[in-house]
Amino acid sequence: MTGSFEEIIARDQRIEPRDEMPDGYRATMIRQISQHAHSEIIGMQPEGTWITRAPSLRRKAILLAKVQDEAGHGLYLYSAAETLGVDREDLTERLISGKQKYSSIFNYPALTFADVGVIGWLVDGAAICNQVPLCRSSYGPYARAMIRICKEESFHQRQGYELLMTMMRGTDGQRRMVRDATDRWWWPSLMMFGPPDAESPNTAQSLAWRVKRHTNDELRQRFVDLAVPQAEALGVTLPDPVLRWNEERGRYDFGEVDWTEFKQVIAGNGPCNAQRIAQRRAAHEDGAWVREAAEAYAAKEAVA
Ligand code: FAQ
Repeated sequence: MTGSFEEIIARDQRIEPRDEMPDGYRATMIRQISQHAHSEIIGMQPEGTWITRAPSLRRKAILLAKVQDEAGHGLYLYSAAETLGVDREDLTERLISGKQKYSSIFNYPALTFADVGVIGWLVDGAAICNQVPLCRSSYGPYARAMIRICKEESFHQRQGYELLMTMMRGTDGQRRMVRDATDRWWWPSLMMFGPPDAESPNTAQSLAWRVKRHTNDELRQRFVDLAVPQAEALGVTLPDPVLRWNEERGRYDFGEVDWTEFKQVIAGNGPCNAQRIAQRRAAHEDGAWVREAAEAYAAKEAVA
């Protein structure tokens, strides 16, 4: 791409790995892409616990495919981060030592099989709302990774909604499970969009660099507007007494997120933070022999 960084951004074209870029832009992209990659990898855990307990072969196959896609998303994203000059091993170290964040949402437990459906409906639904605009993010490798990721997230969202529809047509016990899971995941899903705009230190600069296309509050509102009719079609009530259609705004009004809880979760004190990191660390240590074998093989190939 020809032109200076500012010219490329002003023309709404993509910055590529070899282009000149301000240090702050590089640091922002490394932060966002690696936090996003970590989220995909840690995000395999809540639903992953249900693979061996899925109620049918069909549900097991769907869930396996979904969790495998999440591993793939993590890998594309680590590769996109590596184009900025960081090392994946180093990023993993920053995750398991607690130096880098991952999405708050994955620090909540998946207590019943209905949680698998609600994670697909609300968590993947929120992820899509947040990530579709990132397909036009200014950093080329990130924007391109997002296109494929969003296609797969759409399948994830639909499988969750279809699972919930099936459960809602089932027994009273199944309907109770769906309602209970919806109650537990609704507010944490709204937290996925990040702090309110007035308390978001990165948004202004990220909008100027066209890393982000919308503010956190804009996307949160968009998600609420999409989710409410879906909840109605499903036959569940969202756990917000203030939620109502605002004729004047042409949008739903909704209650205040518990930002104290959000801050606690991102500070490492959510219900499952310690467990998630411990499991990731153990998986990384258990995989040491695979990395060593791959390195030994690559060294042998290089000599041959
Ligand atoms: N959790 O100034 P802002 C998925 C941090 S989807 C934890 O507003 P920014 C798919 C933020 O990083 C989930 N930390 O920051 C899936 C910043 O940290 P700093 C992942 C949060 O970047 C579904 C600080 O707070 N999606 O994995 C959260 O402008 C189902 C200040 O915030 C992405 O990562 C949070 N919720 O906006 C997988 C999308 N919110 O500066 C499995 C890409 C904020 O201290 C199953 N990322 N923080 O390092 C983004 O769009 C943005 O980074 C935001 C935050 C919107 C998340």
